[in-house]
Amino acid sequence: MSQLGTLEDLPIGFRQGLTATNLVPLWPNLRGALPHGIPTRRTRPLLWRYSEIRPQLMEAGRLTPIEKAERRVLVLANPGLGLENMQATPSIYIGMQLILPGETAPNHKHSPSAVRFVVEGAGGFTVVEGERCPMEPGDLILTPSGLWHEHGHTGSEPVVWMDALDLPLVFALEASYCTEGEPQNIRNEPDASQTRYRRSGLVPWSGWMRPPTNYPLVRFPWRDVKAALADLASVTPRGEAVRLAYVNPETGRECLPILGFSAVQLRPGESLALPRHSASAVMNIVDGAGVAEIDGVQLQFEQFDTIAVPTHARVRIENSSSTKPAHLFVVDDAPMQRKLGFYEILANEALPPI
Ligand code: 1HN
Repeated sequence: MSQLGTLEDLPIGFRQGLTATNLVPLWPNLRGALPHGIPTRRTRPLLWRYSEIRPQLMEAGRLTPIEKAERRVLVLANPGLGLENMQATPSIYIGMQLILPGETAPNHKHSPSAVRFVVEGAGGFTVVEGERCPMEPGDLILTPSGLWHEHGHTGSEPVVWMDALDLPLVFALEASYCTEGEPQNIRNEPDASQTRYRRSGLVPWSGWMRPPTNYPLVRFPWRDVKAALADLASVTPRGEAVRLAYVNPETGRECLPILGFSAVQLRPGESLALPRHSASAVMNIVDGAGVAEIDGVQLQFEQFDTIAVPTHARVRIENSSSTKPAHLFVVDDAPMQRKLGFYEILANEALPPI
């Protein structure tokens, strides 16, 4: 491994000449751009406590009427990436959104893709391209790139959900923008996850015969995910992950182009090493409590807390209850990395010396 020349090695006049003509020598920056063995990561392993988010979100509800916010959100920003950049990880935006009874969040569509993962409250709904999706705790609702979406609330208590978007990536590509629209006409049909795509392995024949649409299913009810995890847990040896991926029912592949979603059940007392991989991730605790260790950083988690996981991180998660399972919802950017050709599952052994 040879020692590369630095900027200071170069005569000042040469350097000034380069700068004046918008040129930069690669070699002083090469190791920075391509470090040996493992990427340089500014993303911190970090936990946001829901017990700290909730009161501040409720205060935002008192301070800022929905008309002044469009979306009343507190963004979970990773300080390692600069709070103002609104990144939980380099590619993942995470926010906690509050909607109060009777409020509506106006119709729009945008180039980044979004999902909602419901945290608390009853009576919230999202309309996606005319399909009215009820929002119950733990439900995942997709609002993919370019699809109209608006929110409403017919219940009596505050509704909070987690938004996850690929916004940091789309923004970095200078491709992020939004279009506002009139309220949608709601189709008179119950949401498709309860009718057309009721059971895995069965999809409507007419849909199956045509070229696949990108987003046949936009709502994944938690009730079904939880029951499927319970069934899987009963046949999965201890030490092996009880984990399900959310997929497009027509293709069996990821349900959004950039971000991927999965749900994990930690059985009572279980401690699990997740496969180390090149993707970054965010985990939301659906229920239960325990400890996450991320690159040696110990984070005690409780229900509704949210955790940032850097790329290439070693992750161990432990359920501290000896009687109750714990459930986690995971967002990662593996679909994007796979498409771009650099997704890797990495060995969990010691890292090479830096
Ligand atoms: C958005 O459209 C929503 O529709 C929430 O609820 C958060 C953050 C950035 C850009 C668009 C929503 C968002 C967002």
